[in-house]
Amino acid sequence: MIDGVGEPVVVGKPRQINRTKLNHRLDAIFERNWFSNRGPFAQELEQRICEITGAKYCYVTCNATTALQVLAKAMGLSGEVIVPSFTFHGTAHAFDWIGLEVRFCDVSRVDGNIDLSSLRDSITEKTSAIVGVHLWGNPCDTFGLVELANEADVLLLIDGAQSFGATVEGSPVGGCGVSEIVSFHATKIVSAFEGGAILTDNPELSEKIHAMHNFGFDTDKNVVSSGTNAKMHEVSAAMALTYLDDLGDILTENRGRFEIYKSRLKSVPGIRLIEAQHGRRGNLHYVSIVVEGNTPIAHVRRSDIKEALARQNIFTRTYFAPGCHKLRPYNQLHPDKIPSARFPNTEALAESALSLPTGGAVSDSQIHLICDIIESAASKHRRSSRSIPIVP
Ligand code: T4K
Repeated sequence: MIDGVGEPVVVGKPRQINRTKLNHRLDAIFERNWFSNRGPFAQELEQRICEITGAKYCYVTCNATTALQVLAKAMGLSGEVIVPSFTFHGTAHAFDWIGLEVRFCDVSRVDGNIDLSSLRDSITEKTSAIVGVHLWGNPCDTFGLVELANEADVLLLIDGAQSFGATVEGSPVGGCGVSEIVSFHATKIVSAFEGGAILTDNPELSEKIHAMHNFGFDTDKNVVSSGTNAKMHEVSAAMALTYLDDLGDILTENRGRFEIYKSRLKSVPGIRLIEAQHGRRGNLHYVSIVVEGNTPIAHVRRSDIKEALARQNIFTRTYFAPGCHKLRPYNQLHPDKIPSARFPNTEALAESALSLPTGGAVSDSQIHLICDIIESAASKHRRSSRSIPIVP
C-alpha cells in the first residue's frame, strides 16, 4: 500500500523565493515612489535578460500573450500565420485576437515540437509568418526554422513562453538571432507573478517594439506609431529579478528532479519520458511522459496513471490536449481545412501525454513516490505472458 501526500502536489506550483531580497526591492520601489512606466527594476531586468540570453534588445511586458501580439505588430504580420497545433492555446489566440488568420501544422511525436515537414506542407501564398514553440521548455529546431523561413520567404518568430534558461547548441534561447518571447507567469521557471519579454537582435524591430509596447512613445517621448500598454510594473520586475538571482540553483534543481524521473521511469513498460532533442537542452521546468499504453508488454492507459496519482493527492495535467485545431474558434472557422488526419502526432500526444509535478515546490521524496505509483499502476496493467499477443 503506497501512502499518499497530505498537501496536494500539483504541476506548476511556484517555487518559494528569497522573501528578504524581494522585500528589499519592494521597499526601494516605495522609497522611489516609482511604480511603472519602464521603471529602474524593469530596465534592470531587461539588461539582466540580455546578459543571460545574449539577445541585443529586450523589452519586458505585462505577460507573454501581449509580448507575442506586440512582436507580431512590430514585424508587420498580415494574413496567415502558422503555429503548431500541439501547444498551449494561448499561442494561437494571441494571433487570432489581433485579426491574423491562424493555421496549424503537426508536431514531432518524439518531443511534441513543431514538425518542419508538416510546416513546409502548410505554407501557402497567404502565409506571412511561421511560429515555432519551445514546448515543455525543450527548444524546437530553431536553426531548421530559420532555413525554412528563408526558403519560403516568410517571417519567423518563436513562442518561447515555457523555455527561459533552455539552450540550442549551447546558445541560450533568445540569443539565437531569432525574435522570441518568453513568459514570466507564476507557473513559469522565472515568475513575475504575471509577465513576459520580447527578445530580438534586430535594431529596427527593437525601435518599433519600444514604441508599440508603450503607447507609441519613442525614447524621447514623441508619439511615433500606434501602440498599446504592454509594460511590466515594478513589483513584477522586482519579483523576476529575485528569481533570476537563483536561476542557477533553479536549473540545477530541475535537472536533479528530472534525473530522478529518468532513472526511475526508464524501465517502466509503456512509459516514455519527453526529452530535448539534437543538441538542445531543456530548462526541465516541465516533466512530461507519454503513456504508450498499447505495446506488446504494456497495456496501461494515461487515465490509469492519472487516476492512480490523483487517489494519492497528486495532480497531473494533460497538457496540451486537445490540439488547437479542435478548439474554438478554429474548429468552426475552416472545418474543411483542418481534418484530424493532418495532425496524427498532435492527436496521439493529446491522447497520451501527461505532465508530472516537478520544480522547486516538489521534493525528491515526492518524486520518488510519484514514480512508485506510476510503476505500480503500470505493472498492474502489464500484459501477463499468457496475454502477450504473438506478433506473427
Ligand atoms: N505560449 C505558451 C506556449 C504558453 O505556455 C503560454 C502560457 C503562453 C504563450 C501565454 O503566456 P502568458 O500570457 O500566460 O504569460 C497556465 C498558465 O496560466 C499559462 O501562463 C501557461 N502558458 C499554461 C501552460 O499554464 P493553466 O490554465 O494551466 O493555469 P492553471 O490556473 O490551471 O494553473 C496551472 C497549475 O499551476 C495548476 O496545477 C495550479 C498551479 N498554480 C497556478 C498558479 C497561477 C499554482 O500552484 N499557483 C499559482 O499561482 O495555464
